[in-house]
Amino acid sequence: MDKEKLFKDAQDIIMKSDNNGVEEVTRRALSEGIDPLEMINEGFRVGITMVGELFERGEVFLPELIQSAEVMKKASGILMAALPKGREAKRGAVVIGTVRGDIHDIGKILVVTMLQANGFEVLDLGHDVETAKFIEKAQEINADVIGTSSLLTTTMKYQKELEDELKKSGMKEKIKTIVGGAPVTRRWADRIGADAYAENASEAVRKVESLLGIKE
Ligand code: B12
Repeated sequence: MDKEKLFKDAQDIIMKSDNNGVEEVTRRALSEGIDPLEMINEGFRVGITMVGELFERGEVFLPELIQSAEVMKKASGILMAALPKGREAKRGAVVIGTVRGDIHDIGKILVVTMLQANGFEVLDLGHDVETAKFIEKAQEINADVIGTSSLLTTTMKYQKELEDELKKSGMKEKIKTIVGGAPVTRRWADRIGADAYAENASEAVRKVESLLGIKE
């Protein structure tokens, strides 16, 4: 099995937004026993990051970026569906969404899937979610954690808004928060008073476990 070749094929498929090739390469990865998350991270995610860089340099345009993102979504959908079924025990409830003004959701969906696969109850509010809605839904389901995703430097401020609103309403003590998204850093999390930051979906699971004091 040539893992590197598969990862390279995955990158090319995203670069060329090859909607037909995506099924073939994901099935090939699964039949060769590659870990679905590794295939996303080392293959497809690298491809979409490359397209993002070309977009930034003005070498590809929004319609192409959208097409690549569609292919990326299809790939992660197929791969994440192949993850082992979640644990039976409910280990905690998480409300999650992409903040107001931001429609990026590929990474957030990966985080949702990984949390579910690890036995957490997850309420995914989708994208472009108002701060008040995170709080309302968290109260409704008695959530332990609120997770927010932000992919734009201009929308990160809503992660701070959530912290401020939780403090104002006296809920900060009861509900933990975790933040993520490409421009988000540990430093930003500390600055706004979020309880945790994770760089990727597997780290998000470990951080939520540690927020809830869960030890294996
Ligand atoms: C795909 C993409 C799109 C797609 C989104 C499709 C979708 N349904 O998500 C489309 C084409 C729609 C899009 C639109 C736009 N985009 Co865009 N997009 C990207 C791109 C190329 C990749 C993002 C992605 O999916 N990465 C792959 C996933 C797997 O990684 P991820 O999102 O980082 O998620 C991981 C971690 O961050 C973390 N994580 C994510 N969320 C969370 C949440 C929690 C709680 C935790 C713990 C962890 C966590 O775990 C994830 C899994 O490992 C990025 C470039 C980049 N490098 O980020 C630009 C980028 C984010 N976009 C950008 C821009 C400018 C835009 C537009 C404004 C373009 C325009 N002119 O209209 C619009 C914004 C519209 C809006 N209001 O939101 C800029 C942002 C620049 C900035 N300074 O803010 C970037 C950086 C591109 C660039 N270099 O210029 N985009």
